[in-house]
Amino acid sequence: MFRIDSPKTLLFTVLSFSALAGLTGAARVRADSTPVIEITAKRFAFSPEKVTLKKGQTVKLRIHSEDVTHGFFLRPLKLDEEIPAGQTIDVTVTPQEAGTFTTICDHFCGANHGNMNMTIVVE
Ligand SMILES: [Cu+2]
Repeated sequence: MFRIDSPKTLLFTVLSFSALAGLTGAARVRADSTPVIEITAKRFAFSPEKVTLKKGQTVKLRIHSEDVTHGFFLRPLKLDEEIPAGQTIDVTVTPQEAGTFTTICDHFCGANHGNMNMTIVVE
């Protein structure tokens, strides 16, 4: 049975609930504030051509295809996505390694597909 023995116990109980509420509140705010980076895929380029991320900082890549289905492949960041024709996908990534990387379209999209890439810099 739940019983309040003294004002001290009551205070402790109230503080515990406050701390819990505070924690979940903070987590919710953090999830909502993940920076979004917009990228557009269109035969035969990504726009922008280059984005810069921070090592250890979580970002959401929002990739939109303006025409056909494209790929978005970058092994060091464990990215291997497909962006269906005309659609938008969200990919959450936390880069763990600094460097300059080239993302390629790995879904055949036409004659100049082999040159479709963009640069991701992690610093
Ligand atoms: Cu392609």
